[in-house]
Amino acid sequence: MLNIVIFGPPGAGKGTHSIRITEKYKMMHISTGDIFREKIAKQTPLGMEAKSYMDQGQLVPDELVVKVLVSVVERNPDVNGFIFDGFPRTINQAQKLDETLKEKNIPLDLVLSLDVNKEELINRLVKRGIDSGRSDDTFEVINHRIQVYENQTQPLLEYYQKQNKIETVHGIGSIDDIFADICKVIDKHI
Ligand code: B4P
Repeated sequence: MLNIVIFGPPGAGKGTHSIRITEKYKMMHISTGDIFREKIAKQTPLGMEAKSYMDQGQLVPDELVVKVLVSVVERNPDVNGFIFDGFPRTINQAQKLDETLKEKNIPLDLVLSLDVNKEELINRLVKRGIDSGRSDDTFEVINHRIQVYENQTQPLLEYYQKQNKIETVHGIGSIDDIFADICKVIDKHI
């Protein structure tokens, strides 16, 4: 069993590569962004609350995100490892994840950090916004999301460096080449 956090700014390729990792290593993919988008599509109260933050490029409050995350982990005790995509995004979320995993005797083996510069992030997300119509992929909101990442999420790099868990992969280039680099890192931990 291998448990991985895939880490990076908005548009770094977390979702893109998580899907491939899940297929190749038969792990369970937990994307907090996808979970909220599903709840928004179903118009649940939690989805509607999350939407009011997401549309502005703000983080959804920790208590909502942690509740959702813990419930998915608890409902899936027999999986062959988790890939946490887009979670944690704050130090508080990281502490809650550590506590939850410790309680269940699940190790967090690796934090895979995708390194992509700001110009490339903006280009990718603007393009996705045009293709998909995702309401948080507009130029203004993207810039705000990147700022929120720098202020609230980037400090997690130091948090996980202290735990000696970070491995960085250069995230620009073809998706196949980046995925090959990711697999080399994961294979070292199996
Ligand atoms: P997410 O759904 O996590 O969205 P994201 O950060 O934009 O990353 P995503 O995984 O979708 O994109 P990817 O990099 O794969 O979060 C959305 C919002 O939900 C947040 O802003 C927040 O409001 C809320 N939220 C989620 N989790 C939360 C949490 N834990 N706490 C609080 N709030 C939370 O890809 C982006 C684009 O790049 C794609 O179009 C892809 O095709 C393209 N791409 C990928 N790799 C490429 C490459 N190598 N070359 C060219 N294009 C590439």
